[in-house]
Amino acid sequence: MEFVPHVIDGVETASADGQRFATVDPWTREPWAEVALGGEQEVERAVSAARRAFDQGPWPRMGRAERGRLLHKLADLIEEHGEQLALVDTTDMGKPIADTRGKDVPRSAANFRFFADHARLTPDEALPSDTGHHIYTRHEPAGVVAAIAPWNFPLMMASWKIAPALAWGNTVVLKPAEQSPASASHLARLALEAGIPPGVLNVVHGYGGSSVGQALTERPDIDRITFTGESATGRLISRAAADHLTPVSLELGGKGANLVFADADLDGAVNWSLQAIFANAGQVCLAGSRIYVQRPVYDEFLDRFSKAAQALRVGDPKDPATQVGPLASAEHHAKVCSYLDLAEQGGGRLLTGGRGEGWFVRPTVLVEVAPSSPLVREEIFGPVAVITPFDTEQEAVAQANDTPFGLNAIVFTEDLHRAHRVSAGLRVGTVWVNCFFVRDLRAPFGGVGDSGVGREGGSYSREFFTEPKAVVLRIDHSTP
Ligand code: TXE
Repeated sequence: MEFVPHVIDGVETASADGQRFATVDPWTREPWAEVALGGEQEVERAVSAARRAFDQGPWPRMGRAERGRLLHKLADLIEEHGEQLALVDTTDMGKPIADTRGKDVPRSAANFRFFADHARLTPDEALPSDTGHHIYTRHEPAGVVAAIAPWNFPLMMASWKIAPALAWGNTVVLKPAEQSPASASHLARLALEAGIPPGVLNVVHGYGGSSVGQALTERPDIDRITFTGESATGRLISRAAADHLTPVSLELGGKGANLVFADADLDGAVNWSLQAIFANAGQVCLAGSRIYVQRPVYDEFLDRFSKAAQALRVGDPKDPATQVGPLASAEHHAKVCSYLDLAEQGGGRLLTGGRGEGWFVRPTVLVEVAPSSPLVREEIFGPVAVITPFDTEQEAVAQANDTPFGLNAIVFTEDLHRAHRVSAGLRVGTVWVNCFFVRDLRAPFGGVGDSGVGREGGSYSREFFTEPKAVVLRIDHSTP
C-alpha cells in the first residue's frame, strides 16, 4: 500500500510516534493508502518551520515576479503530473476521473498561475495629498497561514487556498481533510521540485477536532486561518481564533436555489440544473439542491429533468464515461441516506433515484416536500434535488432566500429586466444567470449567513493574506 507522508520543512516524514491511518477508495471500499497520522509534535514542527521560513527565509522577501516565476513552475509541474494527481483524487474520494482530469487538475494549475500574476500586476496605492506629503501603501505578507481543507475537491481546494497565500509572500501549514489527504503531499513535493524553499509549504495530516486541526486554530503564532467545510466547524474555528484575534476566512455550506422562470430556455435550464446538483455526486457547496420552477413549465421541467437524471452514467469513477461516482465515505453515505429515509417516511415523493449499491446514491429527484423539511433546509451534500413550483417572481425570491445559507443561486430567464431584478434580490455571494459555475478568479467568492465569512479571489484574497501599511513621507519642508 502507498504511504502518504507529512511534508515538513521540505522533508517527507512519518509521525514521530509512527501512527498511521488508512484512506479508503470509495469504489472498492478498501483501504488503498496509509497516511501519517499527525499529533502535537508534527503541528509544532510544521508551524515552527513555517515561522522560520517566514521570519528568516527568502520567500516573503523575494520580489513578486520571482515568487510568481516559481509558482508558474509549480503550475507547470501540476500539469505535467496531471494524470497521476487526477488518479489520486479519484481513488481517494470517488470523484469521476473525467472531472479530476478535466476540471480539478487544470483549475489547480490555473489557481497558481492566476494568483502569481495577480500579485505581480496589482499596484499598491499612491494617495494624492494636498498637505505636502507623499502617501503610499505597502501590502505586506501576513505571516503563517493555517489552511484547513475539505474532502470534496482535494487538490483544487488546497491550491485555491495555498496559491494566494504563497503569491502574497506568506508561508503555509496545510491540513487536508482526512477522507482525501493524498494529493496534498504530492502537491507539496511538486512545490519543492519547483524551487519553492523548504518550510514555505508544509502539510500535516490528521483529524479535524484534534491535536492537528483544532490545535492549528488555537495557536497564537498563526496569523491567518483559511477554512472550507461545515458551518458548525466554521463556528468552532471562529471561537478558537477569537482568543488570539486571528483573522479567519470561512467558506461554509450552501443550499443553492435554482429559479426557473416560465420564459426560460428550458433545454439550458435542465442541463445546467442537472450539472448543478449531480456533478461530484452533489458533494459541492455550490450544489443547486433546491429547484423552484414557475407553474406553467413545472410539469415539463419535472419530466425532462427526471429523464435526464436517470440517463446519467453512474459507476466506476475511474471509467472516463462515468458522470456520477460513489459518495466519499461510509459516514457520508449514511448521512445522505438518512435524508432519503426522511423522504420515504412521508417527507416527500421520490420521482427517481434513491439508494444505490455500496456507497452510491443514484441521482435523486424529490417533489412535494414541505418548505420546513430538513430536506429543504439542511445541506444534504449528495445527489438529491428537491423541486418545488412557484407562481410569482416575488414568491420565487422569497423561497430562495428562506434559508440560513447564502452561497449562490441560479436564475433561468430570457427577460433581462427580471434577471437584474432577481439577482439584486437574492441574499447570496454569487448569482449565475443562464449558466452555472463560470468562475473568473478576480470575482469575489464566498457566502453570507451560514455560508461563511469573507470572500476569496483576486483583490479579496489580497485583503485577507496581506497587512496593508500606510507610509507617509513629508516632502514639502514648508509644511508644519
Ligand atoms: O466537514 P468538516 P466534514 C459540509 C457537508 C458535509 C459536512 C461534513 O454538508 O456533509 O460539511 O463534512 C477539519 N478544527 N461540507 O465532516 O468537519 C477536517 O479535518 C479545525 C461543506 O468533512 O467541517 C477537514 O479538514 N479543523 C463543504 C475540514 O475541517 C477541523 C466541504 C472540513 O471538515 C475541525 C466539506 C476543528 N474543530 C463539507 N473539525 C463546502 N463548503 O464545500 C474538522 N476540521
